Amino acid sequence: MSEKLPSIYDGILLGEVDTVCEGVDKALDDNIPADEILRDGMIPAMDEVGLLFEGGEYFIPDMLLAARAMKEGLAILEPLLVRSGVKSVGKVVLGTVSGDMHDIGKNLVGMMLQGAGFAVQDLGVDVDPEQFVTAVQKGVDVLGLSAMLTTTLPSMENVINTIEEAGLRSHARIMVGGAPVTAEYAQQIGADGYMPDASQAVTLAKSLIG
Ligand code: B1M
Repeated sequence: MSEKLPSIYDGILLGEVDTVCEGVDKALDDNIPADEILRDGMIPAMDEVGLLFEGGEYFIPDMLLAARAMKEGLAILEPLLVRSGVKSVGKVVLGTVSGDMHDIGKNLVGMMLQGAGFAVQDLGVDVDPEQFVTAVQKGVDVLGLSAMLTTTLPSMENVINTIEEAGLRSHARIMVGGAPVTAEYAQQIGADGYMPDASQAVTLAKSLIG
């Protein structure tokens, strides 16, 4: 990790918005690229928060504070990750599946896709299969489903089945992602592709639209 990033890492762990924002500003002033700040400072901090929660040292309020600090830091990086005025290379509709409230990873995927020139519509969290169906009916190149809980993985399959039953499966390529998702699971539920992180999701989206 760059020596400039520990304050960002610690700030997220402690849920200190000011520490994180000042750390991000300082890192940018020091010419550390936005993706490096994310990869080496912010994402490892969220992983550590998850481990502390698993170990019984952190509780839901700690995770919420960390998530808020992460989001404020991401808001500073967003303009650097998202270029505007680029001709759209395709339309992606994103959402976190039903029963799941995690949105930081999905938001990051959306930012990276926008940065790569995709028009992105974000349906939010806890999205019903029917909302995804409506989006496909309106026209979309790639549908992106995110899930962070093992208990909400079946919601992903449910979305794909509902789209299939509506006779719309050939109208959108479907990519899936999120910590508990694997390539095998993606294949098993009939998705068109899976990627483990946001930048690889961009590569996948590009390949899916040919
Ligand atoms: Co929760 N949570 N959480 N949580 N949370 C996890 C996921 C957990 C792993 C923590 C742990 O126990 N270690 C665990 C899940 C265990 C499991 O299912 N196996 C867990 C749990 C149990 C829960 C609750 C059930 C806790 C409870 O109530 N008892 C509860 C569920 C609420 C619900 O959703 N119904 C809950 C709640 C919450 C908060 C609301 C407090 C908060 C979320 C705030 C928010 O998102 N706005 C929260 C947080 C912050 C976490 C951790 C700590 C961090 C998640 C995160 O933002 N990571 C998380 C532990 C962890 O992930 N290590 C945890 C950073 C983010 C950049 O990474 O989201 O993985 P990630 O996204 C990556 C990739 O996965 C990928 O690209 C992203 C960027 O590279 N990706 C895609 C994601 N979507 C993609 C889609 C794609 C492609 C790639 O294509 C479409």
